[in-house]
Amino acid sequence: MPTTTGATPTHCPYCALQCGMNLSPTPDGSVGVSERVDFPVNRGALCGKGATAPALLAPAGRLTGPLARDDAGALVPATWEEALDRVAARLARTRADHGPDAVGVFGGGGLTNEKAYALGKFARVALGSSQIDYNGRFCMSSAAAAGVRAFGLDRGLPFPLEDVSGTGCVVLVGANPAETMPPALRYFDGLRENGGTLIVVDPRRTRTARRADLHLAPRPGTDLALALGMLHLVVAEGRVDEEYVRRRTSGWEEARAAAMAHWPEYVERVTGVPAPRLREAVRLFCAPPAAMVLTARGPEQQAKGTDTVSAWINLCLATGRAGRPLSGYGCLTGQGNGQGGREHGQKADQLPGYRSLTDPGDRRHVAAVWGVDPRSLPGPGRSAYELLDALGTDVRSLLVMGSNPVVSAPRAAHVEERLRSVDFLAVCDVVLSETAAMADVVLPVTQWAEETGTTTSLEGRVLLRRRAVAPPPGVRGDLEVLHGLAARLGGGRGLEEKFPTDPEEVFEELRRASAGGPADYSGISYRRLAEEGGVFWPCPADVDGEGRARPAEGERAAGEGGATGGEWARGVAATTGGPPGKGGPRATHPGTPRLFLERFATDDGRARFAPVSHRPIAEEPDDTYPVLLTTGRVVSQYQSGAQTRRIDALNAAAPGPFVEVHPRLAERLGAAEGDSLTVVSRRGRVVAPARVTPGIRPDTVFMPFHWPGEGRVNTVTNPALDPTSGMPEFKVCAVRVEVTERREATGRNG
Ligand SMILES: Nc1nc2c(c(=O)[nH]1)N[C@H]1C(S)=C(S)[C@@H](COP(=O)(O)OP(=O)(O)OC[C@H]3O[C@@H](n4cnc5c(=O)[nH]c(N)nc54)[C@H](O)[C@@H]3O)O[C@H]1N2
Ligand SMILES: Nc1nc2c(c(=O)[nH]1)N[C@H]1C(S)=C(S)[C@@H](COP(=O)(O)OP(=O)(O)OC[C@H]3O[C@@H](n4cnc5c(=O)[nH]c(N)nc54)[C@H](O)[C@@H]3O)O[C@H]1N2
Ligand code: SF4
Ligand SMILES: [Mo]
Repeated sequence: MPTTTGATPTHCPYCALQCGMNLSPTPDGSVGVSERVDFPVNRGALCGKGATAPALLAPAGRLTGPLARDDAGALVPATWEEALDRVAARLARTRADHGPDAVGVFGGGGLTNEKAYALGKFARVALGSSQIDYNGRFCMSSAAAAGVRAFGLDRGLPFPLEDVSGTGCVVLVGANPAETMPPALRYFDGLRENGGTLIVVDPRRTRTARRADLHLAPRPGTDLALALGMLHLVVAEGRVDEEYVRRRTSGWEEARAAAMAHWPEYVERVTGVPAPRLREAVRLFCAPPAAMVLTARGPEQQAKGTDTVSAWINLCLATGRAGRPLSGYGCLTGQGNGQGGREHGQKADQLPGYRSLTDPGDRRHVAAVWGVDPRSLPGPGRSAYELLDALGTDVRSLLVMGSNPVVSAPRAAHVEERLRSVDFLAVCDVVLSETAAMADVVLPVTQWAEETGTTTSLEGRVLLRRRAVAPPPGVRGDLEVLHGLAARLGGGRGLEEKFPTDPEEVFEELRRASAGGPADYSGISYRRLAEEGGVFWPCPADVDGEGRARPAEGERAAGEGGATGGEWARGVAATTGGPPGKGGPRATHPGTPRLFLERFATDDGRARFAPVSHRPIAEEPDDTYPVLLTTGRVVSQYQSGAQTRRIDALNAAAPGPFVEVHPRLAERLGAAEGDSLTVVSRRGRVVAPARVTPGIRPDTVFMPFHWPGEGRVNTVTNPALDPTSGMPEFKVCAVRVEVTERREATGRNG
């Protein structure tokens, strides 16, 4: 839908904010980006990554044709026929020799809903393998698990971001939107302008923390104790909302008893946050009528991330701050389609519509849409790190689509070694990422502005990303790749018909597969998305005059596994979705910006407390590894850097890795600004220059994870996994820091 100026309204390729932007051709043949003020979330504002995103479309530096390894082991150009033949033949051979579960698939949260859906279906139907997972496991999986545990449903934010400006107090836990989602800062600034308060919990005094009314800087990996300490004080100070707890929750007694063991003095010892600051946080959080807790990767990327998020949810529930206007718990999802990417079946245990691979009714529903026998669907597979760790042993061949685990997986040198040990590796990517460079066959694909598809933003808002430019010749879409592989794997039986290449056709199938499921998209269409600019799920197709969903055909029978999202969603529109349209027997469901206002998505409609207790980090420091390492992001690079490291303006702003060190630790190490430091853990060592700053705890160093090579921080990170979510402990491990070279010696200056 180009505008009168020839600009195409679309969305950013990068993070989950999915900022709206207009793209238009420029006279010099490149693509220009301009403000798209009609999209309410960013109203035209973009961060440096979004503003420079058109540079991704230039052919320079990207893959423009398939590559295949020759007999000498070099990656050389191949035709599409050769490349697809080779991939299909090798995957089929692995399957024949070792069984379907020896073929693995690794997806990404940057893939559109259509691609994520098709990839999950490809693994289960075309390959018959259970071994699929994706990089979202490394992202928000702990928050998702805790959300399901408490609310019966995981939608990162159960309310639009605009609500942040209207509430009374926000506790932002381990989130640094000033670097990771800059246009979202206006909601936090709005909060304070409206008289609300912002509490930031982060071991570093980040750009975000500097905007806060209160900054708590716990020792990394101790958020669980911190949240329980706050809950202890809520109880001790008589601040529990008893009436709400009675009416809307279950499990309070056990959770309360567990929290009461976390005395403020104990919490101070564990976290390093002084008890008076903890009391101050409780006072601010409980003062106004409405408040929110928002978490991001800080508390989530821990081997106890799920319990940690549960503890923050417990705090919200005990104080009556969930499922009420302007109150609630939310997770700031990260990747462009981090939300939709976890709903439509590329996760090891999941079927589309957020259905479960272990539920008989869910299996029947999806199998019917796919036209297969439910018994043919495999069971759940391994979580992302376990899958990578099984390469070369149980899993012999791997297809990667939309991830660069050589840089982004924990204990990355080991992962690299596992990737080297497989019989066959195929990677679909836009650029020759570090992972693609290891592949036997590389398939070059189209990207965001070159193709149409939908994403679901961190708010749960489903969006249409439109094709704005033609792709370079020689590249194909991911959907075409899956179609081509299915044709070959089907051996003339027409398997490719199950893998259409038109994204709208895939979306139409996704709608049916999701109908009646927790993430119900059945009332959403490309036409609606184009007209309305976005629709919040759940959005069931068939609603009565009251805006309540009718049971969809094929929806599982009552009594099978308790309340489905669909049954629950039937009550949604009338209560939270706004006006359901003009009465009559059928109406259009308006979508659901706000969840849980009347009831939670659990069997009994009540939110569930989780009785959690603090436990130590997976690797406590000792004499050999006395310092804590934490990791994260900088504003000008994205993830593994595969995309942003190709863009001059971003490289100029963020040229390489660094180690943030407190002046006291620097003094103890004898290190000065710019000195080359070696950071050593039980898994390896990395080298990067020191950045000395008082804005970090003296017992902790910080490194961003965007670079490969000797500064690749994931060489040292700990793959200890959360038992519920499978999340690795990216945010804390024990290291030793040594001065490699003085700055004068390295010749570095400034
Ligand atoms: N510029 C940029 N923006 C991005 C991305 C990017 O790579 N670059 N990636 C996108 C994606 S996929 C994601 S997931 C989001 C991530 O967005 P964020 O979660 O905001 O990013 P991080 O920097 O990983 O972590 C946030 C903060 O957690 C703090 N932290 C570290 N350890 C702990 C701890 O133990 N407890 C607490 N409370 N805090 C801790 C770090 O100091 C850091 O400031 O960003 C998205 N946006
Ligand atoms: N130490 C440490 N490690 C971390 C984190 C951390 O905080 N600390 N954070 C973790 C988190 S939250 C995340 S989300 C992961 C992300 O880690 P990765 O999964 O490595 O993320 P990206 O770098 O975004 O990789 C996406 C790849 O897909 C390609 N791509 C983009 N669009 C498409 C497409 O449409 N199709 C195909 N086929 N390819 C495409 C890109 O070019 C890129 O190579 O990293 C995790 N790793
Ligand atoms: S904040 Fe995220 S979505 Fe918005 S422009 Fe930056 S990277 Fe793109
Ligand atoms: Mo992420």
